[in-house]
Amino acid sequence: MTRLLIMGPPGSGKGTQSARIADRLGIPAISTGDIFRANISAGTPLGLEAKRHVDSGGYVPDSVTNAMLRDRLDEDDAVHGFLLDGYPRTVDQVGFLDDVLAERDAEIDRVIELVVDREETVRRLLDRAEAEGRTDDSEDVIRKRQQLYADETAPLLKLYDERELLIRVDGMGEVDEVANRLAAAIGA
Ligand code: B4P
Repeated sequence: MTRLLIMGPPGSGKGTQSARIADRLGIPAISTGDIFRANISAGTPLGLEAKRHVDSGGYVPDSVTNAMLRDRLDEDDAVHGFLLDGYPRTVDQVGFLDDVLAERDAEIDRVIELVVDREETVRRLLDRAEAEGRTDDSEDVIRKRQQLYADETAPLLKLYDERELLIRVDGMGEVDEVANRLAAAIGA
C-alpha cells in the first residue's frame, strides 16, 4: 500500500501526520501547500501566482496546481509511492490525478480522512498563527478556508468512499494518539 492520500479540513493535522506516516512507509510526503509556500518564499513566478490565492484563503487555480503536481510526481522519489497531503481539493484535481496515475498504470491504494471538530481546527490554527505567523492563519481567513473545504473538498470524500478507498480516522486528541490510530488503520 504505497499510494496514499490524506484529507481533512485545514487544521485537522494532515501535515503533522503525513510526515510521520511517510517516514514509516519510506515514501515521500508531498504537500501542495508546502510546495506553494516554498515557491512564495523563493519569489518564483509560481510563487507570485500562488501568493494571491493562498494569502486570501482561496484555492490556487487547478491548471497551476495540476501542472505543479505532475512535475512533482515525475521526480524519482515518487515513482514507487507517495502520500499526497492537500491534493486533490477539487473535482477537477480528482480527474487529473486519475489520468496521471492511469498513464503510469498506477492507482490510489487508500484515502485517509482525518475527522476533527471545526472549533478544534480553528483553535489549532490560531495557536499556529501565534507560533509561526503564517499569513493565511488569521481568524477570518481560517474561517474562509474552512468554508471552502466544506463546499469544494469534503464532497470528494463521498467519491472515494464509493470507490471503497476511504478510511476515516478520529483526528481528535494528542498528536501521538492520532498517529497510533492512523498506523493501525493503514496497517503500517
Ligand atoms: P495547506 O498547507 O494544505 O494548509 P492546511 O489545509 O491548513 O493544512 P496544514 O497541513 O498546514 O495544517 P495541519 O492540518 O497539518 O494549504 C495551504 C493553502 O495552499 C490552501 O489554503 C490553498 O490556498 C493552497 N493549496 C494547497 N493545496 C492546494 C490544492 N490542491 N489546490 C488549490 N490550492 C491549494 O495542522 C495545523 C496545525 O495543527 C499545526 O500547527 C499543527 O501543529 C497542529 N496540530 C496538528 N495535529 C494536532 C493535534 N493532534 N493536537 C493539537 N494540534 C495539532
